[in-house]
Formats: sequence, structure tokens, C-alpha cells
Amino acid sequence: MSLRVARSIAALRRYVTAARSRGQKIGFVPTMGALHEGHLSLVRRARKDNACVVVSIFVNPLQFGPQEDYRRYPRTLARDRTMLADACDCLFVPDARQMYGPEFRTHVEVQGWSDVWCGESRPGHFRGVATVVAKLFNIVQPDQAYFGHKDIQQALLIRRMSEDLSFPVKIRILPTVREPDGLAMSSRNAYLSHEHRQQATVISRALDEAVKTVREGNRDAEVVIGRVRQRLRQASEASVEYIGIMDPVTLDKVRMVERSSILLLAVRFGNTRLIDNCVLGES
Ligand code: PAJ
Repeated sequence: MSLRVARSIAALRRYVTAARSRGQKIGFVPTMGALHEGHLSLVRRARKDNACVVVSIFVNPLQFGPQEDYRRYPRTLARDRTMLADACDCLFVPDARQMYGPEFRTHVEVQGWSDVWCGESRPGHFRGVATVVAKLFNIVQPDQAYFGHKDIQQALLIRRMSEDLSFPVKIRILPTVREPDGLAMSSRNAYLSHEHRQQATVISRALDEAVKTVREGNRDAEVVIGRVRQRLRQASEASVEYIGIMDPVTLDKVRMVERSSILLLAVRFGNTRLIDNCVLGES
């Protein structure tokens, strides 16, 4: 089947309504484009689970701060379309005017979760994410929606929002896809200079170090974070924004590591901010 492209909310709704009337389950993967294997892993899983798969590509202005990279965020629609040709049924590419009319003033806020961890240095970011995803869920009305573990705070926040607002959607969180040298795939990796790209492999090594430290019996969060910090110092250009260990249910900082605790970090190389995380109790 050929890939359908819906550019308007009305066209997307018509497509999904028809699929649903045929009794098909709808799987949905929201993205901002510049697709890579990480995105495709979500699409493939959606394909497995659902008869109808919708992918959206929308660089959401609401989730970028004034000093952030909204304008220069990579836009590679022709290439993305080719990558999705056999992977999904319908591609939704609304423009910003359609998503946010001139009178737009309604936002979704997951209280207390928008200003911690990544939210601390990105005020408004998670409000922008929650708002656009709520809108997309209302438009697509998926049975299941797929998110990457790489952006764990985002995925948990969307799950919280969906439960709190009673969206009838199952949120699936899938593993982080990595480059062969361990760097988590990200559309922003394209910003890295050759030197920074090489140094950035330190991040996944630091996460491995954290898992190893816990496996050796160290459960004190400060000790684990100390090891990660030490490992990151091997990269002369790495500037740590934060490193922390959180509880995946509350997003609170933990002092003693549990099986489900998640170590998460943000590190800058020049102007490029990279994030990554791992579950500490998993081998
Ligand atoms: P984007 O950065 O394009 O990511 C889309 C989805 O792909 C997210 O769920 C993200 O976690 C997932 N993803 C990115 N890199 C991944 C990797 N290496 N492995 C596995 N999954 C990966 O996240 C967004 O867009 C936006 O905030 C969005 C949710 C679309 C709202 O605008």
C-alpha cells in the first residue's frame, strides 16, 4: 500500500475514521522528523501491534525556548517520506498555523514534572510537549502511541497526562536505539563537530559504568553519580548540565538506588545538548 500524506487535520480525521470503521486498531508515532533508526524502531513496533499506523512530523514551536534551535532544527521531509514509504500507512504533516491559530491560548501542564530534570533548564518545554501531544491524540485518537526511552521524562510525562486526562490510549515506551559506538541516536547528533561526535561516546560509557557500579553492590546514589561524573571528565569538551537518579513513578530524586531507578543526564558539547538515561537495576 502506498503512503498517504495528510496535510490537514480534516484529512487526517477522514483517514482515521475510515480505518476505524473497518475495525482497524490505530497505532501512532509522533515525531519532529529528521528520522533515524530510533524513530523507525517505534514505527516498526506500531506496525506489529496495529492494522493502521499513523506517524506525525511536526516541529512544534511551543516546545522550543526563545534561545533554542527551532529555526535550525533539521527538516528533511522528502527523505523522511522515503524512509516511511513501506513502514506506515499515513503521514500527518500539519503546518504551525493549522495547529496553533492566532487565538490559541490553551495549554496542558503536568504540574511539578515540567520544571524538574530537563525542565529546569528548558522552561516551558514540557508544557509545549504535553500540549502538542494532547492535541495530536485528540486529532488521531490512537489506540496505542509509541515513545522512546531516550526521552524518558517526556514519555513518563505523556503517560501521566494520558491517565490524568483519561485519554483512551496505551502509552508504549520502547528501548533507546544506539549507534554502533553507543551514542543514543538523536536528530541533534547532526549538530556535533567531528571532535565532539567522537567525545560524545563517553556518555554511554558513563551509563555502563553506573550500571556496573550498582551491580557491584553500591546503592548510594551519590556514589553512582560520582562515578558517572568521573567518567564524563574523560571528555575534555563535555559540560555536564545535570546528572541524577530518579524514581520512575514520582520522578523524585532518590538517595538509595532501587531496581527501577533511572539515572538520567544532560551533557553539552559546544552548543549541542545531548540527553541519555538508563535503568540502573537492569543488566
Ligand atoms: P522526536 O525528537 O522527533 O522524537 C520522536 C520519538 O522518537 C520520541 O518518542 C523519542 O523519544 C523517540 N526517539 C528519539 N530518539 C530515539 C532513540 N535513539 N531510540 C528510541 N527512540 C527514540 O520527541 C519528540 O520528537 C517530540 O517532543 C514529540 C513527542 C514529537 C512532541 O513534539
